[in-house]
Amino acid sequence: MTVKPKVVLYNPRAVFYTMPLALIAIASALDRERIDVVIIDGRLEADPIGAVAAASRDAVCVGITVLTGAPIHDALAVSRAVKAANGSKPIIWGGWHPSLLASECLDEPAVDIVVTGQGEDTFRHIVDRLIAGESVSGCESGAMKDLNAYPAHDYSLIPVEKYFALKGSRQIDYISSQGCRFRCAFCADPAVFNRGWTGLDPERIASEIEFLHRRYAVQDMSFQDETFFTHAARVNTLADEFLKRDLPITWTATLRADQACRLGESLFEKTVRSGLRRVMVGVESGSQDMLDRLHKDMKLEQVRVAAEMCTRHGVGAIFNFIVGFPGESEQSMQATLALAKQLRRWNPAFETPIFYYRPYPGNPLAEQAAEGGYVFPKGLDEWADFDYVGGRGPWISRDQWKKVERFKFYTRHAWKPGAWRWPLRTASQFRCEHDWYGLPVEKLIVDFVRPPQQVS
Ligand code: B12
Ligand code: SF4
Repeated sequence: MTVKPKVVLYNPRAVFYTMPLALIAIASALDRERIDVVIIDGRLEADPIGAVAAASRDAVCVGITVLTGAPIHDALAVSRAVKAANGSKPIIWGGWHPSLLASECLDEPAVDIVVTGQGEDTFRHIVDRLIAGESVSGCESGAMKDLNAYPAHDYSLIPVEKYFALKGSRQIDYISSQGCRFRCAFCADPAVFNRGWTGLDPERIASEIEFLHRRYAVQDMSFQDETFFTHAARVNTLADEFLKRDLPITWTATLRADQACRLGESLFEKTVRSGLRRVMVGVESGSQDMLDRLHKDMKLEQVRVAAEMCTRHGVGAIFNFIVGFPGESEQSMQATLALAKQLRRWNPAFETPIFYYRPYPGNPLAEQAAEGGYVFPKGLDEWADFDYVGGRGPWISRDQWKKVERFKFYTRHAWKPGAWRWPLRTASQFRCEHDWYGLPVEKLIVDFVRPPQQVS
């Protein structure tokens, strides 16, 4: 019996249990008749380094997907351990951080090859060359290719049941498109995909989802697309396909507020009948001036319309906000807090997380920050220490940060349902109505009883 060449792929530890779709994508595009693939997810392993070291001993190469920030730590530790054990084992990095800072990644001795942008074709060419013992030079990433040209993602490459157990629901993650046509000045996407977009045909999405439902008894789908509602006609056909197949599945996706307006009431209603239960809307700011500066190409009025549509049709929504942009005025920050509060008050099924701006490389706002004296991390070890989840940038004072943290606490509790919560709810509502967040005794008590979770 001939042993097939083996490829090992690694997903670094991260927050949450979203399925490692990037690795499933590049693995599914390999010729699996000829090549074995092992996916190792740091989040599922007690000893990720040991697991990769053991699996990669007889592998052709190790591929790692890398997000900016903490995942770099893990990616570096695994890469360095594999290199220390076998200096000639090719280590290939791909994904968002290498796509933004390729040459810095290549400066790391433990990284041999970096793939930027879409990875399916490039990775397949590299693996084929390595198996043939040929040089990989010339395997450059080409133009963005139509996703319909690739085979369906093979979820049997991962232990799907383990993810369900960790998520606490039979929810599958699915990606139906790549890229984004918009140009938000703070976002990594325009730099990586050059404002290109490609999406799977709706009939194909529906039949893949029907298959996944039958195979894994999936009850809920989380579309991980950057902007799921990009083409109304595609959304329309997809909703029709879901309805035709009568799939007992709910789903969630990202929605821009302007797209909600363009979708219109009746199509939105149809998506809800087809299972849409929650949307995630990047509002970013409650100040129109700031939205314009961010090139968000969206009006605050559209946020109100989107919120009303969700309320009318019983769809939950997460409206994401960011504060602490370079040069952001107190007034602009206040406008953001006011809008977040208004949305919570309108509909307790709305969540309004507020993040602090931290610049990613490769976009206009980050360039402006650098021109203003902001110093970016240098080298992978510094980037690994950059805390994107818990940290704040230098453009927000400690007092402002304290206020925002208290505001987040009180707006969360002021409209939280639950009979036994009434004392905290009443106190929080009083504070929110009067915009008074001083002496936060309730927060101190709750934080003492249930300390805020540390993100590792
Ligand atoms: C799921 C997800 C997560 C998951 C990651 C789960 C995991 N697998 O570990 C979680 C929830 C942990 C997460 C966290 C965050 N995320 Co996130 N996330 C996503 C999301 C929505 C989907 C990723 C995905 O699976 N895509 C589908 C796959 C198929 O596409 P892909 O990843 O681009 O992979 C392709 C190529 O990049 C390439 N490729 C990728 N990896 C590899 C590896 C090799 C070897 C090769 C050859 C090629 C290759 O080939 C693939 C196929 O073409 C993306 C947006 C998006 N739609 O991509 C944001 C995104 C990646 N996240 C982003 C951000 C900002 C964050 C957060 C900072 C958000 C926050 N404020 O909390 C955090 C913190 C990350 C951290 N530093 O810890 C940014 C990118 C930031 C960056 N520079 O890394 C994105 C692009 C969203 C955005 N537009 O802002 N995220
Ligand atoms: S923030 Fe969203 S809409 Fe804006 S460019 Fe990025 S992915 Fe596109």
